[in-house]
Amino acid sequence: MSVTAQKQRTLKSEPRRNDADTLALEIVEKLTYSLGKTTDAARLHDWEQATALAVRDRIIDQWLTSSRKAREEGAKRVCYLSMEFLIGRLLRDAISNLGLTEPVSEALARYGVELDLVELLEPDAALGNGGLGRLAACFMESMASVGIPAFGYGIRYVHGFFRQEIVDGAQVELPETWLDHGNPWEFERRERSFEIGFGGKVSTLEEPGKATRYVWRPAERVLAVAYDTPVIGWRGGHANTLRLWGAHPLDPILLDTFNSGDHVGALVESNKAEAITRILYPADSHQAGQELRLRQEFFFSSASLQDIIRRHLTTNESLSNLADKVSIQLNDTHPAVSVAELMRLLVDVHQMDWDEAWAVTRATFSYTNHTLLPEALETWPVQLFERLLPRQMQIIYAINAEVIRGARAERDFSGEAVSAISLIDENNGRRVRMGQIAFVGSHSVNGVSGLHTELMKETVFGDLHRLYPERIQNKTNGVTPRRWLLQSNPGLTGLISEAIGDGFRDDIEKLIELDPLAQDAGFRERFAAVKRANKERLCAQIEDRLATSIDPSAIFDIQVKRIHEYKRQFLNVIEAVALYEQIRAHPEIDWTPRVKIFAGKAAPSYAQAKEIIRLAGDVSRVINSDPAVRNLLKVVFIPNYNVSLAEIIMPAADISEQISTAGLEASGTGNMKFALNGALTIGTLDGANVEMLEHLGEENIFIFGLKAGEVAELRRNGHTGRGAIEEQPLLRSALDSIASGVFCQDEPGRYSGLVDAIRDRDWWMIAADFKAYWDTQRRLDALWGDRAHWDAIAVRNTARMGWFSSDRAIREYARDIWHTPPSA
Ligand code: GPK
Repeated sequence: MSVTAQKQRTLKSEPRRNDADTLALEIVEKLTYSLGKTTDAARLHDWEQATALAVRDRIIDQWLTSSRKAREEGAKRVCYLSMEFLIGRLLRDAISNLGLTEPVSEALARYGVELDLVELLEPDAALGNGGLGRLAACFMESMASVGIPAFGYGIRYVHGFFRQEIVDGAQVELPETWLDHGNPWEFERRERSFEIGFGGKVSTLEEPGKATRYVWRPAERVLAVAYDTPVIGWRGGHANTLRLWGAHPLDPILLDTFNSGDHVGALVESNKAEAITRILYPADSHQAGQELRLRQEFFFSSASLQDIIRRHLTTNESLSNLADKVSIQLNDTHPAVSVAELMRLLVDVHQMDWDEAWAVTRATFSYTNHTLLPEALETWPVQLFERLLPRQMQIIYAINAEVIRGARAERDFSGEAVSAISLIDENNGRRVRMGQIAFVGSHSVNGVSGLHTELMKETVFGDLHRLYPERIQNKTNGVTPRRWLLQSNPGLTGLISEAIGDGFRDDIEKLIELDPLAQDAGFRERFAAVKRANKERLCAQIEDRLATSIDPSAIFDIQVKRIHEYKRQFLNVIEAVALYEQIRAHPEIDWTPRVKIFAGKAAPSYAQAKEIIRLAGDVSRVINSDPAVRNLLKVVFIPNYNVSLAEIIMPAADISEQISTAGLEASGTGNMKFALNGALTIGTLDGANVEMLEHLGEENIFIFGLKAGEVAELRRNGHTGRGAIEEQPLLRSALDSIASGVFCQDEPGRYSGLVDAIRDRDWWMIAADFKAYWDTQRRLDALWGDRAHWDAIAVRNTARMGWFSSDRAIREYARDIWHTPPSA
């Protein structure tokens, strides 16, 4: 028997023991032999590393088995290409999915170490901005849980999403350094590296009787090196790989230059290469636009495709059947240059005929769109594209010619319609349109909620949809119930188990069995007690971070997400101001105590978003210190929102704010996490709120405001906020206070611009929606007085949210887009 076969046999026949004794022994072994520490000398940090290493061994066992199985079976693999993976901490995820929470806790307790404290030491892997990146992380976890062989491909940013501090009321961005203490979850694969070129020239080779061949000779080259992280699914049944690329120079130092005395110049090339994967662009739903960003996009696209092709050719004779073996999902347009790069690799490098290559490409790719906001749709100046990626530019022209020819011939497209589908925007100084490239290069294009998908067909992709009417489909987002219920809300999870058994842990849609318990007073009280304990946990965090004490018996009304005008944190702040003024003016009314909690980051260059953060802080200072408010209202802005903070916030909410201007939030995923944990949603008919309404029933969600069609119509008719402001004294007074400096007496004009924008334009329909929003908030106040009713709605929210699992979403992708059968 060969040594490997023998080893594999040992692995199989002697599965690791998972009792506390074994784990204690292994953790101490890691402490001793991997970290060189005794149990006496170990700091909490060492315990964290040792625990991660012991748990990791168990993941690796499954990881190797899963990879071998997928290889042997020649299974079709999904490759999820994403510029962002907002994974957060991994230790708790791993321990929980492997079912090791109890034995690991017990093992550590023997040394006086608390697992909860150990988990807190792990830095968040913040390789994403917001919803799009977090969706990719939930999808990775679900693909492993559902048993779909998959690779996540992305970038190993040395600095992830910035750390936010609030200094004198304003957001300050600080670098985030998650890799400072090493990363026990990743494996560097030096042997998996690929050269990535930029710039240079394209030459042609003519051979009689053969098609012209194109050869790209890049002027610069960098090395993409793989860093692999295993992603383990629920109950440890399957593990996939998250492969992130790091950029390295081909020559670490130019020795000639160094020897000639230019010590700095000798490192220029090396720094330039490493800059590619140094930092995550903090732009969310906004095009970043700089050359370095295009370099990042091409860098990880090309590395991933080269890797996919290499793997395919180890077990297949040619690339003709690529689409039978791999599905490549493009997460937004950030990896859309892949369409041109795959064509180049197939045609120029592997000498496939152009038409066949084009068919293979379209059969392989599919594309998810995440926004209709015009400022977020990626385009690149043709000049820049041509300079950086000359051969890919030629290929894009060739594809474009073909698409336009087809449009003219098949569908009678002319003039305007042709320029609308063209891959080159000729109206704005000639730009390459990445959305169009992703669309024509894919066999499936999906939106992320029903409404968003319909709007895609009518707006951004209206003409392409007419040309390819079968291509657009809907895949409503989901979130992983493991992280967003089981791990983040152990209290509720325990209560649910007592009530309906453990089946929901494997099939989250079984939560529906809770539905009848909404009418059971005893159950409702226990449900409310869990919520109360979660609110106390959040209170402790707020006390700790902000030295602000809040009352856990007040309504916790929470809006956490990126700060963006369309998400309308401003509307929420205005409502707080109006409520404040009413509480002062009418002390005789029995106001319902409320804490409004905000958290979220603004893009560093997004001035209005930063002003909204500042305003929230100013308003909070004045309201929280006004004795006339008698603690009936508090406003809190928690700095540095991230995945770990979200895990504490979601279970503690009574009200979830999902109040975007209708038609602009593609889906939302925070909305799902809140409702799953029993918060009541106040929201517009936007994104996945629409599906939530369908699943929850209209008595269990609080929908208000203009609908998408109405917003579009008002905008067309030149709506401004004046009329609404005049008609609503509460709104008028709140805006006057904000504009006149009541909350910023040191600089009274600070917010006059924000208020003018509502009066003169009201693009985001804040004035237009204010009254409906205010009235709905007061309905919620009244409902809070009828706690049995409130709690019944909360229970029904948890019971009916099972459908919003990312397992369901992934199964739909597998069935309708990838055609990969799930194995678990
Ligand atoms: C959409 F376009 C973008 C973007 O650049 N970043 C981002 O997080 C979000 N998104 C949408 O705004 C959400 O509505 C959606 O739920 C999420 O992507 C995932 O689809």
